[in-house]
Amino acid sequence: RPEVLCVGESMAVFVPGEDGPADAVTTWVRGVGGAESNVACALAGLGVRAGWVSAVGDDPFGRAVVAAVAGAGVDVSGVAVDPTRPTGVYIKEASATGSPVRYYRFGSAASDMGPEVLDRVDVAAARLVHLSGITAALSPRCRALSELLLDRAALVSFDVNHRPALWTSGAGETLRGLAARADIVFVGSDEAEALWGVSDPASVRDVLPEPAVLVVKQGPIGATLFEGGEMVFEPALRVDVVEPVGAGDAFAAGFLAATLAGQSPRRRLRAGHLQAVGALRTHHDVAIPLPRDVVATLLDADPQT
Ligand code: KDG
Repeated sequence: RPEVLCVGESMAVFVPGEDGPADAVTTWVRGVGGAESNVACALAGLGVRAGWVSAVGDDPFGRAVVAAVAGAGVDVSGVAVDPTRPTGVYIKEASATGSPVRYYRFGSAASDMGPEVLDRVDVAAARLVHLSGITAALSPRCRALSELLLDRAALVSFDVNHRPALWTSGAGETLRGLAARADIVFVGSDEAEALWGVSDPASVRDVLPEPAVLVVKQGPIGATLFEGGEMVFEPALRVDVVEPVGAGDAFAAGFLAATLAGQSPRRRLRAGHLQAVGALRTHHDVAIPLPRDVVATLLDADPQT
């Protein structure tokens, strides 16, 4: 039985298979992406029993997404097949500095998930349920599901994951309200700036005082953890970025796995950074983690002064 349940939509992801303007590209390479399944895959890679809860269409993309997530060692028994709706798709014009995305997911199978998901998944049995702000943006039913999970789960981690393309209005208020009800919250300082007009970690904490654990991610600078009245900063690792999408999910997985293992604040943040490297170094959304012995060595290595 999974210790961690990750709930949310995943899609077929297409990246250009040749150089040049996207309008002229005719070869597209299909991958798999979805914030919560990215986290589940990274958790499974770290030896955590992870499950992914979602819905897909009865179509080739849905089968490919489920096969890829299951292939990473994730329990997919909580994924429903909805024969009346398609699996979502998105395209990503990958670059090191940012990757514009276009979604084709309106009316998808996962966007129709609602409170009935709790009838088929034993949420109370999980140690932790992981959610993101993407789900609340998909439909009113998905938002109701997010709220119910925040009520029912023993422990909830919530990645704010602001995706401007999915929101017309109210993102700041809605995402703050959901995050305030979670136990562990991840937010990027750039997201906090866009949503709430604050970016330095202490000011973000002022906006979100409720969660017992708040992690403010400051991109290549590092991440700051607020917990039990303490504030701990851990610098990020310097890497040549291939493409950043998925780094936040890998970070969350590293941090959560170390948290479940009862590690120190500094090690939990370092574990997050080390997993993020595996996503920053690939065009894929799902990280290709560093070898375990490298992670173990770097977990305690001190930066050179
Ligand atoms: O965090 C990465 C995700 O954003 C990506 O894998 C796709 O879930 C996705 C989304 O909604 O953008």
